[in-house]
Amino acid sequence: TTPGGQYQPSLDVLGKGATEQPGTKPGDPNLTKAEFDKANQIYFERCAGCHGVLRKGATGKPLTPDLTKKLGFDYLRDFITYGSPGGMPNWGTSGQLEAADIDLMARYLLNTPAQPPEFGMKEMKDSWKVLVPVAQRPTKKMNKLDIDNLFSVTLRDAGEIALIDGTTKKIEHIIKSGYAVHISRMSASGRYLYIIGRDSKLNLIDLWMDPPQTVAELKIGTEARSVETSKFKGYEDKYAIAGAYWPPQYVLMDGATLEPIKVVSTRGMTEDTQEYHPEPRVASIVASHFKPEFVVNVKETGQVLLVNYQDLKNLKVTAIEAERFLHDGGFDKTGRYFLVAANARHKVAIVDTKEDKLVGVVETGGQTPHPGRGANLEHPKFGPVWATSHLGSETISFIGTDPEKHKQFAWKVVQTVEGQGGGSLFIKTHPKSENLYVDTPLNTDAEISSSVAVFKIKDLAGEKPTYKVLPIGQWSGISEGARRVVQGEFNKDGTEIWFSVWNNKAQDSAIVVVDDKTLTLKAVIRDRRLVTPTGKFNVFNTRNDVY
Ligand code: DHE
Repeated sequence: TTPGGQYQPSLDVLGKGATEQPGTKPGDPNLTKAEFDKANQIYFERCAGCHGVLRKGATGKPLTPDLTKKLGFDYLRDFITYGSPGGMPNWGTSGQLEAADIDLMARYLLNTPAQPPEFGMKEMKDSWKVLVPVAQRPTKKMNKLDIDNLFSVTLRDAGEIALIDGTTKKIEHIIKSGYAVHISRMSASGRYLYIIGRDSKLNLIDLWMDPPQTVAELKIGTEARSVETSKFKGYEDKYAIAGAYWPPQYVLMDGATLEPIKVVSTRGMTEDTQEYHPEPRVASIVASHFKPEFVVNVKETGQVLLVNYQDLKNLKVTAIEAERFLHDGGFDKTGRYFLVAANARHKVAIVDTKEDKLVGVVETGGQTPHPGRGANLEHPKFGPVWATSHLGSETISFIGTDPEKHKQFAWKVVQTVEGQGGGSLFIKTHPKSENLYVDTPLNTDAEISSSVAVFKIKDLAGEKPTYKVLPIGQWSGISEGARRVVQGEFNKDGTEIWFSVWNNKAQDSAIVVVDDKTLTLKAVIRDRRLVTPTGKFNVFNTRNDVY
């Protein structure tokens, strides 16, 4: 064995290197090398995102051995199997993990976590590939694709994305990516598509080429979730930024080649108790429309960093003390205010990207807000609002976003309504839609996790607004599996909304398209190649922050 804390990764996502028996302390259950490797892989693929590499917790509870030993093996095994209404997935009863794997994970968690290696500029440069140099790329669009209404769809467990035409619903191209691409983002011009895998592999795809293809690749760490591109006037398509979970850092790159220019660590003090945190992960990143800045949300320290990209040598970063466990978020409809979930204490933090300061931190009235990018709508009573659903409760909260014409409602929770249940990840509407859609893919009830709730926006004026349930899982025609219905995304015109029906890798999955006016089934996209679809990003809506 190696001393406690020493860690030799075996996974690709953790870099090269031979595997050794992990460090164990007296009393830890023994895992063989093969068992440790397997548990480690499962932990990185399924658990680390919520609980952290060092298992210090954030969206998920801390799982350091001082705590797991008190909980004990049986408790851990049952919790992993059945999940919880607080947002822990039911890995066993959903069929995503076998009983033997869950037994293994419970034992793994009783062992001491170990620290993976760092990943700096040298490792990045070693991984960097420009497959098609800028000079060899076309100077105009060479294909017949309707790029603005194209959807970039994550095929999570296949390590691919699909480019699907928004009108014909035809899968135009499948492109190899890193493992479990988390999000797709568009350059300001709409030409370049950036996708980032959970394994930190970034692909730059040129949508003008025939066929569209990856023109550059870079690995920015060993675990990541976010990428964005510069959108301020004069800087369109110039820079890209990606944020890592491990090591905790962000990297600024050349937008056209992904050449890494600057790596910045996010390790530092928490905004509240001013204590050092060794793993402050980079959660969501958005590009300001008001300044040459990226808004970088650091989860564990609760700092919103406004990173100015005007002069990368003399980097100016405004660090805003917001609230801890920053996660996902989006702009209000004017694009000036950024609202981000802070799930340590069920709050949303609001930042003014024009004045570069904190506007406020509000309690949402629900448990663990999880908005995705949120939903902007004209509330019949309160004017412009931004909405979030919750991971840990059925609450949907509306926050006033108009400090000029609706000052009395601005930055306050003006209403909360009840949806189908907890386990919600994403909420969605469109400026042209009269509906608000709320998914519940992590609810432990199969009927709830395979359907979505739809509220009529005008009904929000009533005392207790009700919703209609769309049985998307059933509409898909698939009868096997958990059929988790996840992440609605509108087409360019705002006339239809697409949902993923997300099953295991070995099972059938689908995309179900709903007509927004009639709330009826419009199309089902089923194809052998559509393996574990999750996030879907319409080029026009993503590029223009329409949500
Ligand atoms: Fe996500 C957005 C992190 C689990 C699909 N997810 C985000 C963002 C972050 C994040 C930081 C915001 C990125 C941005 O806007 O810049 N997600 C995490 C996690 O840490 C977490 C909780 C656990 C993990 O291990 O990854 C997690 N996410 C999931 C899933 O299980 C989902 C459903 C499928 C998957 O890929 O693993 C999933 N996350 C998504 C999607 C978005 C997202 C589709 C973008 C939504 C949008 O509309 O913008």
